[in-house]
Amino acid sequence: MAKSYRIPTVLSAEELTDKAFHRASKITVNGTNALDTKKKTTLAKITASGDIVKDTFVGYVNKFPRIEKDDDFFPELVDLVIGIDKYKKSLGAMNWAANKTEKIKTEALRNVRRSKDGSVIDSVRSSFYGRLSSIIRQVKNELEFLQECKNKFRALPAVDSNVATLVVAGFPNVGKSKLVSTLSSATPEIAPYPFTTKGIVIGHMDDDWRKYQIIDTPGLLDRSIDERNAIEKQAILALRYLTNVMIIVIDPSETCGYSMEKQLALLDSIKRGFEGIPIIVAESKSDIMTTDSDNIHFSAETGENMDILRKTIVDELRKIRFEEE
Ligand SMILES: Nc1nc2c(ncn2[C@@H]2O[C@H](COP(=O)(O)OP(=O)(O)OP(=O)(O)O)[C@@H](O)[C@H]2O)c(=O)[nH]1
Ligand SMILES: [Mg+2]
Repeated sequence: MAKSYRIPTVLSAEELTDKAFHRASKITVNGTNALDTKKKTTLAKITASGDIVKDTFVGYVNKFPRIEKDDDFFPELVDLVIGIDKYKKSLGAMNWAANKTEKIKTEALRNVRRSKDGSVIDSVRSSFYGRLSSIIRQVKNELEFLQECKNKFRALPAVDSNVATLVVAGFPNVGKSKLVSTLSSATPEIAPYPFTTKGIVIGHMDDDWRKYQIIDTPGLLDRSIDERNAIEKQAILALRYLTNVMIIVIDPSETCGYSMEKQLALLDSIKRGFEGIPIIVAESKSDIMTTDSDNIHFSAETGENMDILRKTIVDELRKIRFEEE
């Protein structure tokens, strides 16, 4: 299954403040006398409001994806989409706010316990509330930024980075989509991908107990990389990080509308951009025309050589190992 990122909705500073105080306002604890009741109630209110705020901050720190420079394909993409420094600083601010909240809560609880005077207890509580809302206010912008990040993260490709992935490249109309749907065990899904309006197409392939992903990228790998603008290059770079094996489809019939010469030039350009990644070159539409090259000649239409092509692909994908295995 495609991975989804279960990032929580981020409350605004106002919402978080309201949540904490609303919860606290409902608490009463009966004591042995009026002072004891006030003391116990105040302790419970401070604990509840402090814990709600602290747990909320801690939850954000834990549930937002951790992005390290040497992680798989994420850093470049995340940096481009949201800005990695600001993201890290915002999570750092959540951490700071969680610790600070815990600290003022402990202090306030201690002061209430020590106190023998009802009005002192009230003033400890109201000054705790003031400090608590001040902490929340101080991270107001970071909370807003993280909520924006959440929305942007949801647009990241729903690609499982722990499943060996085949990426399909080639000019428009050479037969990429047809190949992906023929290889896939179920109808491929379309997932959003930043920078492309068409999204990416994800198919799945089964091999005994293993599963593989097949990705078709409309508009991304169907033109020379050298002709790309900076954003498109970034998108291709990001794609590189999730490509384990690549298949480049060439259409020798040229019914796709591109000459063999142009298609071979694209092949070279992609090979340069994806250095170090195993590349399978296969020629499509063999029912119309074949060449005498050593590439696999297949037809997704008639099924010719599809078994050989599938075996070649699976053999390459089987070699891919992930740290978790
Ligand atoms: N004769 C024949 N036609 C094919 C074969 N594979 C694909 N086609 C046809 O070629 C055309 C393009 O196929 P697609 O699979 O959509 O090509 P594509 O590379 O995904 O094209 P874009 O998504 O535009 O980049 C369609 O009309 C297909 O029916 C094949 O093996 N034989
Ligand atoms: Mg297509």
